Amino acid sequence: MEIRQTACPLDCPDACSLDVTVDNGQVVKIDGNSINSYTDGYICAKVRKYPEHVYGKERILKPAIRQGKKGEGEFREASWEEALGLITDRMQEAARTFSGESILPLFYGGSNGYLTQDSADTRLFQRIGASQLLRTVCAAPSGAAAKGLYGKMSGVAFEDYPEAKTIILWGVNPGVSGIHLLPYLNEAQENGAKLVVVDPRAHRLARKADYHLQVRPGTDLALALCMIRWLWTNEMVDHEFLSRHATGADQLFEKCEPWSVGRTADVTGVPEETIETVARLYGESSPALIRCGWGLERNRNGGSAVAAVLALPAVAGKFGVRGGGYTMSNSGAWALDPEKAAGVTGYDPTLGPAPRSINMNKVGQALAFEDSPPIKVVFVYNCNPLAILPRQELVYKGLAREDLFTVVYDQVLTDTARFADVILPATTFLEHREIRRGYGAVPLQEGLPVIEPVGESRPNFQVFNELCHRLGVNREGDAETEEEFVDRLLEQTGRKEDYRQALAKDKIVYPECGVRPVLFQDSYPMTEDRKVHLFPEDLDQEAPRGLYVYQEDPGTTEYPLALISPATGRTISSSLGQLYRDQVGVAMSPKDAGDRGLSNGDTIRLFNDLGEVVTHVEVSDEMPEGVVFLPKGIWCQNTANGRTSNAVSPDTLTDLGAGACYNDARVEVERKAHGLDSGDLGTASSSGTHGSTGPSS
Ligand SMILES: Nc1nc2c(c(=O)[nH]1)N[C@H]1C(S)=C(S)[C@@H](COP(=O)(O)OP(=O)(O)OC[C@H]3O[C@@H](n4cnc5c(=O)[nH]c(N)nc54)[C@H](O)[C@@H]3O)O[C@H]1N2
Ligand SMILES: Nc1nc2c(c(=O)[nH]1)N[C@H]1C(S)=C(S)[C@@H](COP(=O)(O)OP(=O)(O)OC[C@H]3O[C@@H](n4cnc5c(=O)[nH]c(N)nc54)[C@H](O)[C@@H]3O)O[C@H]1N2
Ligand code: SF4
Ligand SMILES: [Mo]
Repeated sequence: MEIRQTACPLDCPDACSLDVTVDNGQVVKIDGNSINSYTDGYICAKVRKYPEHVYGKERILKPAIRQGKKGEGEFREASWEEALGLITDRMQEAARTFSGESILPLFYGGSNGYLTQDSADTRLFQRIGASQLLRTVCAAPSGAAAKGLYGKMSGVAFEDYPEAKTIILWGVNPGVSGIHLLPYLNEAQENGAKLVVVDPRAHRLARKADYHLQVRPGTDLALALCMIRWLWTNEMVDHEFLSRHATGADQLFEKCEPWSVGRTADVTGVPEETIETVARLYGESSPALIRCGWGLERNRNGGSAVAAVLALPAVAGKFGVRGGGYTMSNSGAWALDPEKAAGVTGYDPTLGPAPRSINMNKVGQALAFEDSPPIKVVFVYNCNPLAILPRQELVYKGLAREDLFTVVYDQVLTDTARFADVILPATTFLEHREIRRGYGAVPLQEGLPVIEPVGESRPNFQVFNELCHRLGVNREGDAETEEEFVDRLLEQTGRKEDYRQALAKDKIVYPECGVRPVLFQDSYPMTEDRKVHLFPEDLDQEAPRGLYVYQEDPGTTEYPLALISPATGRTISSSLGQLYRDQVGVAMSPKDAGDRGLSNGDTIRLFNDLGEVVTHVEVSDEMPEGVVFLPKGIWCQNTANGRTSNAVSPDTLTDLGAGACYNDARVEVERKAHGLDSGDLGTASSSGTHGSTGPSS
């Protein structure tokens, strides 16, 4: 038995440092260590279960080629030579007949490391002139807002949370989505800090909070503008800070004008007294902190909502003290940007913009209603589009096209992989080298393989590099090995040698801005004038009705219920979903269930004009009236008709960043009278059991 050290590259803010116990070449246990002090020796249950992902029966061990009809999941084994040969032929044919644009790379956050995304893959797809994927399903609106206001300044370190007197968790549920914050929140509460949660659901942390603002989904913009207006009318605005460090305050205040406490209470559903109490509490506390998450961005108002929330600490003068300000994504701590760095990925700025860009939210449309030129080859990696993209029916339809050549390169047989023409087996982070930064915890960590590749699996870097050679687009001077790639990546920091040595010794390095910056003292906005821009003109131009202008709820009398689909502790996005075969229910308030004559466990159909999900209902006190919940990341096997919340989520776009509006799904729920009709079953079959593990907070 031996313990080997690595870092978790999954799409999670925490970026844990890990101890992997290896016995006879097999991983037997994964746990946290304290190399990254934020990990503090423990990790989530998901990654403790990760050996079941590595060795489970869904693990893809060899390349495979489709046998039967699309989606039936019948494959024969193939050699890498045959599989890559076929992919090369089909890509060349598509490029010849329809141009490179007919090829679409489809990828997202399966692996957050520098080696497994935006490396040799970027080089390949850019050079063959493929359509460019706009990766907008997550963080596009919040990223646009944070960049516009603060130039993506890195926020308050989680380690400084115990300093705060008031902490607002805004649209974030660290109880599942970033668990290492919990001890710091506990410590802050023990020190007497007040905890405020802004979230439609009464999840565990919301129940522990001093104030729970149970907003109607999509109304945070109104709440934040109202709080700013209240601070202003009650003379709690820090004019000195604003004149020294901000622009655009007057335009922001103008946009707050319509948001009286009364109107805001009507729109958000939060009582007037609670809004005022929390505005006063925030205004009077120092240090005061906002942890802004991603739950508030996934709707039509998402970009403006995040911008207004991030404006609060500037307006109220909360910066300049330890534990004061906000935290959102800390990825800005590393200015490494391989996407833009010619010579690292091989990305070539002189080639100009891609011939065609496709918004990831619209991939269903692009695949199903043949764009011009049509997409003929889709190459899926680091992503499970059938589970995670909106307009799931269109994604199904598109992937079922017989004339579409689909490559799925993954570790396990996902819902999407069943629709592949060629399946390629990917290594997991335990089997390949990786270098990653967190977007919560700030250090950069390197992980070397701790076991040999399972089966014939191969790492992304190697496969995309080989495809560059096969397609004849490799060039003199490309980083051909992982070693060379890491070298060039570190060169960009200007401190390559220091970092090399530190990584070799400790497997971890820290950014120049430091680990625990005091904002507006140790670190300033990364905007050109180093000020916060409270009303960036470009964002105002971009938003359909202008920045900070509220768009009404999309609910109708036919579809009044807001369906939200946030993260749960079972999966990370849809990763590890194969490990749970139980049926997952829709959580609903007792009032909404009663109004529809439903009791716990009843089979229901949840539907709108885009599609329907058949499963059971879970009557839950956590849910407010008018809101239902089906978790993000579930697989087709988790419902009775092989559909998930994405069957009813629209592909409309957020006001900023052209992001996903998952939580703008508006639906109705009714009893499913006679079980399943014969036409109900999708490609997956139901386990039929009413699991005990429904949506958990
Ligand atoms: N266990 C686990 N951890 C994860 C992930 C996972 O899938 N599982 N995913 C990772 C990824 S990719 C991401 S992006 C992050 C996301 O992590 P979070 O930032 O926590 O985002 P969500 O899970 O989408 O939603 C957070 C909360 O927002 C609430 N919410 C929904 N709509 C609204 C709204 O309109 N306003 C407000 N104020 N709240 C709303 C939800 O009820 C939920 O409790 O987590 C990462 N960590
Ligand atoms: N309804 C609804 N849908 C959502 C959301 C929501 O809130 N509601 N949230 C959205 C969010 S926040 C996000 S970030 C996206 C996430 O969407 P995705 O990034 O697509 O996440 P996963 O579904 O987990 O897909 C990751 C896949 O990559 C594979 N993978 C991991 N590592 C590697 C590797 O090294 N090589 C290769 N080739 N494959 C690898 C994994 O096995 C897994 O199947 O989902 C979005 N979808
Ligand atoms: S998923 Fe997050 S909490 Fe779990 S081990 Fe990875 S970084 Fe840590
Ligand atoms: Mo995400």
